[in-house]
Formats: sequence, C-alpha cells, structure tokens
Amino acid sequence: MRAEDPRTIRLDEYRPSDFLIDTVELDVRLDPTATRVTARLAIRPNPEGRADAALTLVGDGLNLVAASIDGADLRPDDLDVSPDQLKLANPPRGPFELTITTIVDPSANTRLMGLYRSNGAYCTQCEAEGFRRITYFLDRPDVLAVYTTRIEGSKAENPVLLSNGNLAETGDLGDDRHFAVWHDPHPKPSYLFALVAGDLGVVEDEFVTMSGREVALKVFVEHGKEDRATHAMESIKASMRWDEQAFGREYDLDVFMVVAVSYFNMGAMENKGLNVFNDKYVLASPETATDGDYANIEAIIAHEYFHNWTGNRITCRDWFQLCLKEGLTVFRDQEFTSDMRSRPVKRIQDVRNLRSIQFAEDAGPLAHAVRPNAYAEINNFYTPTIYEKGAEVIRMLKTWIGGDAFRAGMDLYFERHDGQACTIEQFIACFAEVSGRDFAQFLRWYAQAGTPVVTIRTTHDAEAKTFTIEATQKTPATPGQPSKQPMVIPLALGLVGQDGDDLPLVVDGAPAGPVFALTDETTRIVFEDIATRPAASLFRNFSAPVKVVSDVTDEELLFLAAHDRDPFNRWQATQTVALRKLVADVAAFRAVRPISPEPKLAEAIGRAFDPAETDCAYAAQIAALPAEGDVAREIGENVDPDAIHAVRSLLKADIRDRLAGPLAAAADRLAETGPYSPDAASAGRRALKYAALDLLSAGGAAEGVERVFALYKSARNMTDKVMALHALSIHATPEREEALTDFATLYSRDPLLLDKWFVIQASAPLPDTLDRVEALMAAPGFDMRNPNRVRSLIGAFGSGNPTQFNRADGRGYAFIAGVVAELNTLNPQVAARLLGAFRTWRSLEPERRARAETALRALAAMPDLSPDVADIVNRALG
Ligand code: 0A1
Ligand code: ZN
Repeated sequence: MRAEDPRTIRLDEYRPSDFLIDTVELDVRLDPTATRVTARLAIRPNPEGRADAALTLVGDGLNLVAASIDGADLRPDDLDVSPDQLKLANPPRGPFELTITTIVDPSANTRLMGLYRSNGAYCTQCEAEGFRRITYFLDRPDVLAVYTTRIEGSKAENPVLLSNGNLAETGDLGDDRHFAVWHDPHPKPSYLFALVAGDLGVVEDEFVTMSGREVALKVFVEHGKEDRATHAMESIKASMRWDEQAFGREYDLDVFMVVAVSYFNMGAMENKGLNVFNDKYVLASPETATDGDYANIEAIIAHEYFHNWTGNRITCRDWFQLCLKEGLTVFRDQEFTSDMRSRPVKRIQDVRNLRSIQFAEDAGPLAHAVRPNAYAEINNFYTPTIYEKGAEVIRMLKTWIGGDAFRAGMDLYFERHDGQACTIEQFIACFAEVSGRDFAQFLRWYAQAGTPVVTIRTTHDAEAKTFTIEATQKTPATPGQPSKQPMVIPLALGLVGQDGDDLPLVVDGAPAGPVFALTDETTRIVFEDIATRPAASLFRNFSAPVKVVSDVTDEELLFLAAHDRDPFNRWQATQTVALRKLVADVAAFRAVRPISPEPKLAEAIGRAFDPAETDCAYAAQIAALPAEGDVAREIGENVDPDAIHAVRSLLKADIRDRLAGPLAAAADRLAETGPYSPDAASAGRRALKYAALDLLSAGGAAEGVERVFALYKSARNMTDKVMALHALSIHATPEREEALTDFATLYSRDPLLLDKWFVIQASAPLPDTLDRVEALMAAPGFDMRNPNRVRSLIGAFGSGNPTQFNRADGRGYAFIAGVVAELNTLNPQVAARLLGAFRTWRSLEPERRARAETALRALAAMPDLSPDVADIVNRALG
C-alpha cells in the first residue's frame, strides 16, 4: 500500500459511527432508466460516537431529488450534497427521521454494483459498497437496521418482486402496476440488502427445520431453465440439514430464496433470505453441466446459505474483518463437502487450490495478511488469502485446540455475538475462553502475510533409539512487512515403521502427539524407543498452510506413498517426489543436460490405475502431476514457463510409455455404461478415466488422441464431452479442430456452454491461442459486459495458460493490459481481477519480466484509472 494514496483506509483509524439507523423503509418505483428510490431512515446519535458530529451519508454517483427531516423539506442551503455524499452539518441531536429520494439508472449500470439489469431483470449487488449507489446511507457493516422494502413496477415486465425477509403485502394498482412489501425482522448491514424483479420462472419446495418450523424454498431462474434448478434445490435442503447437525444452526425466516442471474461480478451473494447467484453456480442438467459444475453448485449454495449465521446473524464490524465471515464460511463449506463426498479428496482439492492461487498470491507483490491493516479499494480484498487462507487458519485453530473445544467455542460465539458486528479478537476470545489457551501468538496468523517455510531435519540415533525432528520456521518478507515473528504451527505427524504401521509416539517418557505445536523459530522433538529409522509423515492432512522443505528422502516418500495411513500424505508423498523431479528436470532442460528417468514415480502413479483401487476419485488425484504453476513457485525465481511446460509434458509421456497397458485397460474399464449420475463415486470414475486418457494422449500420441476423439464422439453426458474436448485441445491435431467446431455447432447458443468452449480454447498451450482468443472476442456470443464471458475467454487466458500468457514476445501481457484498459470504466471490478494474472510477474526470467513490467507501466500511466485497477497496478509495481 502506498502511504501517499489519499484513499487508504486503515484499521487503526476505526471509529464507531456517530449515528445509528434503526429502521429503513425503502420505496422503490422500478423504471429501466429512472428508478425512483425513497428511503425513510430512523436515525439517532450513537452513544458511542462524537456528540457534536455532522451527519455524513455516503453516495456513489447519486442524483438527489428531495430530502426532508421529520416531514419538513430540506432546502439546498441546509445540505451539502454531491453525487458522493449528503452532509448535514447540524443534524438533530435526538432521534429523527430523514427521508431521501434519489433517481438511479439501472440500465446504464455496467459495473453491476448497486441496482442493475441482467437480461431484462432488475437485481442488486451491495457488498461491499454498492448500497450507496442506490441511496445515501451510512454504508458500513457496523450500522445494523431493520428493513421494510416496498417495490412497485410493471406487472407485465416484473411479475416477480423480491426483497429480503418475509413477504408482508402485495397489491394490484391497476394500469399494469403492482407492488410487494417485504419485511426483514433481522437487523442487518446495508451490504446484505437485495432486491430482484423480473419475469422469472421458479422451482419451489419446502424444508422443516429441527424445531419444526416450515420454510418455503424458492429458486428463481430464467423461464425455460426450471429443470436445471433441481440440483440447486437439493443442495439447499442438504445445507440446511447439515448446519443443524454440524453446528446446531437453524434457518430463521419463513422463506429462503435463490435467484440465478447471468450478469454477476462474483460467484454468489448471501443477501439475507435472498441469495443472488451467478447462474453458472445454479443451473445444471446432465446435458449441460459437468461433474465439476455439480460439485461447485453444491458447495456454493452451501457457502451462501452458511453465511446466514457466519456473516449475517453475526457480521463484520468493518471490512478489515472480512475473513471473520469469509474464512469461517469457507471452512464450513469445506466441511460440508467433506461430509457429503470424500473427505480426503476434498482436502487434496482444497490444498491444490490453496497452493496454486493463495501461495502464489503470498509469494508475489499482492501478498497481504488474512486481516489486512490498510486498503485502498476493498473490492480487491475478496482474495484467496482472505477466503482460503482464512479457512486454513480456522482449521488450524480446530486442530490445535481439538474438535470438542472448537465446537464449544463456536457455540459460545453464536450465543454471545448473535445480532452483532464483530472483530476477529471477539471471535478468538470465545476459543481462548473455552480452551484456556493463550491465543496471543496464534493471532499472528491474521496479521502476518506470507507463507511460512518449515524446514525439517531428521536424525536417527540407533544407539540411543531416538528419532529427532528439528523444525525451523521462517516467513519470508512481504510488501510492508520486512521481518516476521514465529507463528503457532500445528504439526500433525506420524512415524511409519518398516512394516507400514505407525510407531507409538513417546516424548520425555510419555505418550505424545500426534499434533505438536511449533511455536519457536526452531523446535526439536525427540521421540524415544525408536529402534530403526522410520519414515516421517509430516503435516498429515496438511495440518498447517506452510511450505515444507524436508530431508525425508525420495525413497522414504515412495514408501509413504504406499503405506502411510494418512490418505492426504500418501498423495502428498507422490506429489513431492514428482515436484522434486520436475524442478531438477527444468534445470537440466535449461542447461541442455539429459533428463534422468524415474521408474519409481511411474510405479507409484501406476497404483492409481490398479483394478483393485476402488476409490477412483482419490486415485485420480494420485495420478495428476503437480501443475505447471506449482513447479514455477517451487523454482521461485528466473522462471521460464516454456521449460516447465516442456519438461512436464516429457514426464507425462515417460509415465505413459511405462504404464501404457494399465492406462489403456483403465480407460476401457471405466467407460460409461449406465445413465449419467453426478454422484461423487460416478464422478470419481470419470475423473480417473480422464487421468488415464490425459496420460495416453501425452505429447499428442496418435493412439491416445484417437481414444479421446472416440470418447468425444460417443459421449452421452457433458462431463465426458468436455473432458474429451479439453484433452484434445492441448495438442495441435485435426481431431482437435473437428471437435471444437462440432461443440460450437451443438452448444454455442447456450451461454454457459459457450463459456466452456471459450475456456478450453483460451487455455490451450499452443502458439496460435492468443490469435484465436482475439478472434473469438469478435465472435457471436462474446459480450464484454458479461463477466462470465470475460472470465471464460480472457481470464482463462491470463490466469490459466502459463505458456501463452507468458509468451516470450510479451504479447500476452499487452493483450491482458489492453482488455483491462477497456474494462476500466465499463466494469472496474472485473478489470482489476483480470490483472491478477500478473501476480507472479516478478519471479519470471529477466526478459519476460521486463515485458510484463512494460505492460503494467503502460496501464499505470493511463488517465482516469479506476481505484480498483489503480490499486492493483500500484501494488503489482510497488
Ligand atoms: N460475500 C460473497 C462474495 C461477494 C463479494 C462481493 C461481491 O460483489 C460484487 C459479490 C459477492 C461470498 O462470499 O460469496
Ligand atoms: Zn462468502
């Protein structure tokens, strides 16, 4: 963060609001270009604020029509008004009612914040600071009010009128006008307000809560898509049941609604009682959705639903506490998915994801703490660090104090803080209280950015029969944080004996572990009664979000890959061996030295394709090598993405050559027979089949490509079709072109399927990819105003195509920067997100680094840069 930036907001400058708003009565008269919003606000001075303060309500591009206090009109002289604020220098010093009328233009709102239109429907997005684009307000999360919302509009255009809470009244006004009044009894911050109106189809169901209350469930979608909403509906019911069982949390309104919209900046939004979703995370049918889509929908429906307690009933005091709701809610949705599907597979997927996006963020110029202490633009802090690392911190907390104490702490948090806007300290205090532990050091996880590196040295003393683990932790410097202090790092471990069983853990003559807290820079643990050197299984189940550097040998790792009883570490062992090899191979490749063969790695991966392996989803994880980005991060500096790609492809081809028979047998054995079902076991079989086909077609090998093409042509569900198309798309073959053309002919009229076609082409590691992406921007169906289209075509190229984004000629960088410049005014949030592609630019080899910097500097020099884009560019260059 640049100190001179006038917009910088700081955590230590937090002050309670000088005024509170107890109730909000909104009257919204819908009109495509001139929607009239009248807000009646019951305001009173905050006893915790300053006594003689002015009242400053914030706006964003607003147009004031009228304002009055307690019924008396305010004249222009009484007010200090601009599009961005409404200020009363001398407001009443007791309770009063302020009425404000504004006019907003939803059709011109391309930023998709505030009130906007999506395919003809009206909808809102208010997190983080969108409510101020609807009316002047104390638009901050610690001002909680009870909302009553009256919506009036054309009956023909908007038969559906929705807002938060319960429906209180509806009425016909004649002349094609009607209205609905919604009342939400739960006080909430303005960012949780929502309004939706339009001509929508609905799927309805019901849920009976654990105390026997009936809740109406409604999922609204575009007409004709109702049959694609059933999976979302089932996911709502599963989420409601799970939150009751796992956390004792019950739903609290008469109705719970989800609306799918096609123009949305993010994944979904947890507005009280009225969740608004990107339709990509609602709509699914076997003909249109992949296994991945089904899983995402289930997880995101759960995430938004779980916010009802972690985020809505208990919200954040200020935006610095964003992880209070997001990290905790991600943790809760991860646990839900683990219970619904396979726990080890979910853990592996989450860790892959964490490493590929959060570790990358932590290692670059955009690194920031889980709770930052300053920000220039809050929209840019909806990051993997806040979400995914935030969830890891909660998971560590649970590992550290144990499951029972964790649940007791959560219960206390819900009981003590229901209805409040809280801080991380208040949350942590609940766990300190129930566990009796001191959390002062643990709190560093919220304040220190960067991924700690834990270096482990092991020694076995045969004579003394001891096995010593020496763990040294170091967190690298990050922007604004040159030096770091040691953290509390939970190390869950096992010592695996030669028979493959865990040895008893004895320290100082007593049973110990399996979780050890590393609290000092160096911690030594001496295990007793260890006659022969065991294989150390470290950080089981990924017990801390750290990078591990250990002296555990490849041989020991391969032993663990076969015998460790911790499924996560069986997977991790193979990954570590593969990663070490890939890093060594890249060095050899760049030095034009021969690459050494590695038959043992192929043997470990081969176990995934053993017909006796019944957990296919898990086996598919074993079979998938570390991603190119993982190799880049491990190398750390002077990175050449082409060399990494070349070496990884060679390793895949080598594994294929060694496992050709078992791979072909697995692909045959796993061929689809019955009707499609998206359940976890069936999805796992398809994932393993894909892993086999991906290896079989490595390097564009003719036989493998033929197999994949046959699957493409015979596929009877979208997962097979998309998997096959993806496998074909990475090699320049005639089959690739034929399949891409066929897919477009069949599906390009459906926007969500068009997106899949865009992603596949934009991620292809082929030299003509950028030309194609540029050409596709002019193709029918592409729309720069639709974030899903932009993310699928341009986002996938920037963040999902390491070799082509990082083209040696720098065209990839210039292309992304050019699109960002275009989107800068149209939709600054989406523009800023695209720039995430540059988060690792500093680790590139010098020539690419120079070209990336040129592109960033050109952007920085642009006039009228939005705060969103300026913030990322400045930090990326900072
Ligand atoms: N709270 C939402 C994420 C979200 C944040 C900002 C948005 O504005 C465009 C939209 C959604 C969640 O965690 O799902
Ligand atoms: Zn969330």
